[in-house]
Amino acid sequence: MPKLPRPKLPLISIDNAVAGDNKIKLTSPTKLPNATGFLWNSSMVMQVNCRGYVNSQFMQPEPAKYSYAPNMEAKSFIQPEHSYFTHHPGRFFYLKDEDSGEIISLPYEPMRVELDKFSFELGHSDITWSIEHFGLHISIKVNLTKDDLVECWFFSVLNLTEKTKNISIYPYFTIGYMSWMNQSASYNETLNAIVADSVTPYQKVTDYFKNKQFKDKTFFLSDTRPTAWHANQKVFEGEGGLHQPSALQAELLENVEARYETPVAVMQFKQQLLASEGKSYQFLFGPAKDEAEIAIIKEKYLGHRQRSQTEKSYRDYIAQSKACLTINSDCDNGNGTGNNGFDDFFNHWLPRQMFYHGDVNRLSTDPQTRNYIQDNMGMAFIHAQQTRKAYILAVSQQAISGAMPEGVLLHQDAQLKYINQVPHADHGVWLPICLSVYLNESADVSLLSEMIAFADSTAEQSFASHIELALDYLINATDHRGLSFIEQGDWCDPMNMVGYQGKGVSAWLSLATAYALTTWCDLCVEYDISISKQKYDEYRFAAQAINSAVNKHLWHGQWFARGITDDGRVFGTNEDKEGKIFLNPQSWAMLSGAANQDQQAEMIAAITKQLTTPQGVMMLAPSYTAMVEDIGRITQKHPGVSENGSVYNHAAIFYIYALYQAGQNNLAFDLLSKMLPSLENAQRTGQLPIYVPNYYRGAYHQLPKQAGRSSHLFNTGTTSWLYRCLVEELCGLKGCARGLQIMPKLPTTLKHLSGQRLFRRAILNFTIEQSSEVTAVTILLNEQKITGNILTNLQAGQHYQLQVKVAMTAEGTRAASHANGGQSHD
Ligand code: CEZ
Repeated sequence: MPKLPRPKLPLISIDNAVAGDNKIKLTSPTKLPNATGFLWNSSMVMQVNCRGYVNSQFMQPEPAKYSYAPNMEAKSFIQPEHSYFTHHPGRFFYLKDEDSGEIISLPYEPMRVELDKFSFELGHSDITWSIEHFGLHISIKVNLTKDDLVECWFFSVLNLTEKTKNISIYPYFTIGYMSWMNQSASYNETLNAIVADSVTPYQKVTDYFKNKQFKDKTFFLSDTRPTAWHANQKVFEGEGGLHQPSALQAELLENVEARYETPVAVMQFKQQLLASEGKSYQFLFGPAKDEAEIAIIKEKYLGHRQRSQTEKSYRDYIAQSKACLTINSDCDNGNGTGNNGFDDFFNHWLPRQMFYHGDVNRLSTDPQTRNYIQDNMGMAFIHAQQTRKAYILAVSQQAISGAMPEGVLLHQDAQLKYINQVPHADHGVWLPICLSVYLNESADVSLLSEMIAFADSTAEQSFASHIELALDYLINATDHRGLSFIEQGDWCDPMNMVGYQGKGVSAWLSLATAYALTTWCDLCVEYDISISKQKYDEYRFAAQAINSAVNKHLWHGQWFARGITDDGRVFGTNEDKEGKIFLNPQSWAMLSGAANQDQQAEMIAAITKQLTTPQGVMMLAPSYTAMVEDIGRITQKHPGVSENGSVYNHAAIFYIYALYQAGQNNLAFDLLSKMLPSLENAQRTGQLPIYVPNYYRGAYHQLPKQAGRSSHLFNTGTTSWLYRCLVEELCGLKGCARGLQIMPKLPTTLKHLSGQRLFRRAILNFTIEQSSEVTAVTILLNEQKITGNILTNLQAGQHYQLQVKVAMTAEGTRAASHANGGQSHD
């Protein structure tokens, strides 16, 4: 077969062909071999790799597998830098040209044959491959359903030639090593499915009763009767290996079952295709409790009508991720960041990722309290009602002592697991900090007077009192110097040995406590929340006292240290060989007011010199290369990975947010742009621009070769803060008690920005422009000049035209538009 001429397609591109559903396309399975997309619903998530590997799990209610790795998988969370290997779970299609005997596998693995054309396409609610080879056009598509536990696959093949073709298609779906107690698989004629059966391993009698409801079967169901089938992984593979499975040498698969052998789902469809003829197949794959459940799924999702309905309802579900802002910047035109796709990322992909975090809580049943509160801060930009519910749930699990729980239990049987069994000292700071976004978006002060009980007391207290109890608890959890005890960690989970003996303190947590206190006082003033004068004064005083204590004990020359260990050793200073400078204390000293202007300038200079990389700012430097026993497990992580000095985006976005508060608009935008995945940086990060990852490899000076690589982990607290920076800071369209405050913080390079802001159900079409004609923000609302910078009396359902002019942002770091300082002049 002569190869078709290769059209010159860009490696990565954005396809706008379908309005509202831009796709990101990748045209090679080898250039970014780890590139993935992800789909989810309320009960399952799948991460789909461009080569066909899939990492998936569902909730029952704890995370469980239905497509396993070949060995016994220990239950764990989704890991950073997930790695793929030959027998990694996947959904593959072997394709045999029966006329020539040649075999390939699609979309690429396991045979790795170079294909004439390859395109991996990530839509908002589906993932597809469009492939050409053997004179055939093949399209493979997967989507999920809104609520059920099933992957819906669609495979179509079209003969592009003038000749009749004889082919065999063999979907190969990994079931893998299900259980050491019991596993098997066979073809079920009635269901037209391969059904694998297992018993989740357990030993305690009590688990028997719990596990009874488990979905221990995995099914692979087809709309077309197969010519033959295979359910035995080892036999299928034979001596040929996955690269050349022995079972494919025969004309027909031998209908082999698995009996306490590793199951697999393979079907063979022998098909003749006349010139230009096409054929399509529908497959369903997922976990089930029993055959009856599989039959229901079959009924519900198999068939043309069912398929289009499912696609639509799943599309509608994902479309709920629409957030409160759409922008149209000049960044696409190459004059700003040069980030082709800047608008697409902010308008679609980031809200989609934020919705995933807020709506399904990263598919955990006991999200860490700090994650739960921050993820739901993002929800305030999408469905503020959900934020309200989440915050009420979080405080209902607070102890009467004021201590917030390690994790919020979302299910009656849920238990605190993994990291949530370790005591962290920071959970109380997040609520007041994140609550401000909820109030800014909704102005719903009624939340503050909701009466809510406690985990250990039925006595109800107002939401506001819950916050104050959390703050009182934090104020009391301080040492003789007035610094916050760190216990076995703060925001930084693996910093577990600084204070495990009960004495070590955290600079970051002290500053975060000061910031939480100040934020609460500011909210009380702004939203007229009733607080006793005495409490208010006490909180203001406590915040100042903490700031001074941090300055007294932890300011070391040019920046703030990270803490003091149980033995009284100050760390995170120039005296250290590794871990000299940490980002978080600097960012939060800017937020809490601990750092004065001179200190800020020094800190920023030190960060720029020691922490900045082409992919953003690292969390600390130099990365630790050996265990430090009075710091902990963070120092045992690989240098440049996760908290040990990666560009940990959650920490980087705190810094960016702090820079915006300090009016450092140019620097903030520069770092924000570095963080964004883009077409331009995809080859460096190895990731497609559809989510912000939790980190990029750091240790930039120590391990430059790996620096910048994405973790490919889309679970990250970065999302809501990044969106907050976009809405409240860059666009400066921030809610306040009286209405919408206008205070854009454009960088010098971004002269113009337009878009639409949904605010308390009013719709504002806006333009923001830097202009040499003005020295402060000037505003026209429906062509009427507004005095001051707050839009009051916006009506729900009304459309407005908003024209904003801001003074030119100087090349230097401080921005002219900030000079207005957000003051309102009514
Ligand atoms: O998890 C995150 C946590 O979910 O690490 C952040 C923390 O603020 C988030 O709440 C910073 O420590 O070693 C560990 O335990 C790690 O800390 C991970 O669990 C970490 C990973 O990035 C996984 O998402």
